[in-house]
Amino acid sequence: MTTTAQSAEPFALAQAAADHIASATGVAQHDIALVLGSGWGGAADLIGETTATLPAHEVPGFSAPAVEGHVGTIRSVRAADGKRALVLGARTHYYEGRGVRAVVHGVRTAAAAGCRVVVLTNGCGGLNPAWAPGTPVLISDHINLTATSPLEGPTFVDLTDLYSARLRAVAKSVDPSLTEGVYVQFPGPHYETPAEVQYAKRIGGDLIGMSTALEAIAARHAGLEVFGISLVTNLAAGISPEPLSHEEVLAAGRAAGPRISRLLADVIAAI
Ligand code: 8IG
Repeated sequence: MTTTAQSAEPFALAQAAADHIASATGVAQHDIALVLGSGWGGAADLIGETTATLPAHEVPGFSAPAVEGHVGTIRSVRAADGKRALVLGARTHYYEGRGVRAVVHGVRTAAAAGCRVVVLTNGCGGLNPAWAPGTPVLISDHINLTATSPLEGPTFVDLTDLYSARLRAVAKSVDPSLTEGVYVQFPGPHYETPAEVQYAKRIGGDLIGMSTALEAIAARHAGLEVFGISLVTNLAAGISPEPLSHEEVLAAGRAAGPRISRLLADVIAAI
């Protein structure tokens, strides 16, 4: 068997995207990137002043979002303390079939744009019945059930403490009521069966979704410090007697908006 080395191509595309962002925003280096998931669309508004908004499809390697509730823009935001945040409202999900390189292009672009930290947000199903829809939960670790990796060839990356303990402590100092959980990434796009939800629980999961884990792996490989936070938008299938609906997901995001907006703003200020 031959092994294939990690291709340079995705990193060249990320550099092209970063160069485009630098010239189109007039910001040579960004400090922190945020990837906005379901329910988090408005959460970046409180971070600071948006100084530039780019349609994602104009930036090399990005495409328009496939999911309602996701905004298809890349924004440059100046926080009160002068930090520059790159807000990626255009996540590509694994289930879109554009390949894993497309899924992690955003975090690789963030690294190429100078970011040291990436904030990965998502909307997800909760396995803990005590977590009502609208509860934010810090991601302490993940289980990747996609059966794939964003890394190619013999690229052995240590994932111990992938989700920064330092940044989780910062978040808890801002909001001591925050809890933590293990995020399980399924490939989607269908939601899980109740049996699969029980499986996720028994292997140590607390949160179930269709994003984040692959991005976190690529982010660590690119040298970024990773902060992950989920918004429980629904109880996972079979945990609650109600069937899942995307409407419920959108409504939970709207209801939690003010709390999670403030949380993000405070975490960024404290980083
Ligand atoms: I929002 O219950 C959201 N995304 N896999 N399961 C999975 N993804 C999700 C869920 C869920 N809720």
